[in-house]
Amino acid sequence: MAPMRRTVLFLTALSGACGEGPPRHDLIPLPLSVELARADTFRVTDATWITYEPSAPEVEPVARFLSDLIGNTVETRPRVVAIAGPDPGPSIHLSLGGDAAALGDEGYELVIEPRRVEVTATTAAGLFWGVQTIRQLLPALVEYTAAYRRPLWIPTGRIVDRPRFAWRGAMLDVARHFRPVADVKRFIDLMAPYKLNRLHIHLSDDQGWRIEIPGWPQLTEIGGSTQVGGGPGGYYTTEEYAEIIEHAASRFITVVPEIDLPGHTNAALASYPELNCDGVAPDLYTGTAVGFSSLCTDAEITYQFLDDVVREISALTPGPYFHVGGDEARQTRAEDYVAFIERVQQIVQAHGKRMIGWDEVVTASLARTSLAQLWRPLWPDPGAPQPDPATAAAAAVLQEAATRAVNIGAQFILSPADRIYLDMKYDRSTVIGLTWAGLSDLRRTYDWEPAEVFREIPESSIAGVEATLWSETMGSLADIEYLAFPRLTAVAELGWTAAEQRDWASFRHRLRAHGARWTAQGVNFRRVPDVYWITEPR
Ligand code: TNX
Repeated sequence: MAPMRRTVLFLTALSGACGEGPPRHDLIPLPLSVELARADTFRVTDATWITYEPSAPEVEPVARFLSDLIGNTVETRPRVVAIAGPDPGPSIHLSLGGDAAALGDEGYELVIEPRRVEVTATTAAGLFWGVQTIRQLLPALVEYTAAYRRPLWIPTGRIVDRPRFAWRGAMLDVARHFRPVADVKRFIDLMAPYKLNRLHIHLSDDQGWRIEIPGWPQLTEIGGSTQVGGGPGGYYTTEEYAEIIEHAASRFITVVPEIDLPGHTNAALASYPELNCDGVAPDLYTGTAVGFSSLCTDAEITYQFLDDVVREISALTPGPYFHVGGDEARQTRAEDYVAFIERVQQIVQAHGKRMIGWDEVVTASLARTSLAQLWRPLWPDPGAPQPDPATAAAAAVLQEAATRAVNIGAQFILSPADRIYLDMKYDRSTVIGLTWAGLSDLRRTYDWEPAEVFREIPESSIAGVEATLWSETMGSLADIEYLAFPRLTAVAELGWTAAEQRDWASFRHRLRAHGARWTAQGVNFRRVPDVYWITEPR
């Protein structure tokens, strides 16, 4: 008996090692339900078509996106065909429909059979996210644009998926260090596979004004002429901004423009003396201090200026949001600040947009349609520097005000600085990045629960989560990539995956395979020990 028992044990161990049972996958963010079969696959061949219903032309760009991903040469790009009714050939079929109650606006169902793949969603956005799941199921080779005639397949099975939160964002600060359009487009391309759907662009700050405003040419001529450290700066022309918007839209990402007010405005103040209470333009600023500048909240010209700025940017921006900053307005008295924000809120609404502001704006009377973006760290945390009494008192005031905003029905975007400020260093040895909110390794970024941190804010008032990349220390796209990847994928999973399904151990194992994809794309990601030094099996 003894030898036989040993054999059985041996075989069991072996089959475990070979991985009987469902195949593993590396999907990030983790979908709601995944059933994959081990034995069968759908293989992409020269005969594979990507099809969509002729009655839904808005699906064509999504089909083309997938075709361009699969085929990197004219010969290997699958044909995109509008076809009504069942297609007999081997195809990946994208169609609008499905159970609206189950899938919502951005969910999708993916059914993979040996001869056919079907993606169903109620919107083109849902189909696009379904295509991103197909992308992550394909071998990492799919990301090598130089590889020719790649063997591509996906496991058969069924995935049903939908996001937890509507708002899954990333913020780029192009004010402290300017980034040309090509870099922003590349960043958008790196967000899309993770189903992130909001790109918040911080377009102005003390160090730079980065968008052309008709009638106010000095904003960019003077205000856009430098950056932190004194480099040449830069700005987007109207056409360039439109190019960013269009590229984001092609990835179903809504651009959220921010003009930071009334503080963080030295670049505007340096451009136009009349925006200053004393009529004297300050020098341009290339340092990294905060809280020293303010628009003149008593002067009528300030509101004429803001009306022009909000109108022009709003006209170029299809999304429903306009972010007015509102943070660290230390030169403005509390009552002036409240009156200012309320007036700016009216201007934003008059131009058809919903106002967003950093958490200080909750001290004003917010409209039901406005949103507050909470950035304060989740004090107290033993790992992070503790708040001084003044900061703690300010936090208490904000908590009270937040309750008022909740009662009005305003929504909140959560960006706690000690968790998802990706401009914080990973650890003490990280060369770039800041430390004021503590160090944020991957686990700290991943392992917290949005609905539990602010007692006064119920889950129904949370629009979602947003990571920030303030660029005081980021002088290149490579720097941004290093601080964003992999932590941005943790934020993506926080925003998409149901709370009870999120799991650090599973996440770090899934993340490992993404390194090959980033390597293929030349992404300067950080090889975090949490992922690359895993020793335990999954
Ligand atoms: C605080 S958070 C700021 C920014 C800085 C950032 C650096 C917030 C709304 N304001 O002005 O760039 O910290 O982490």
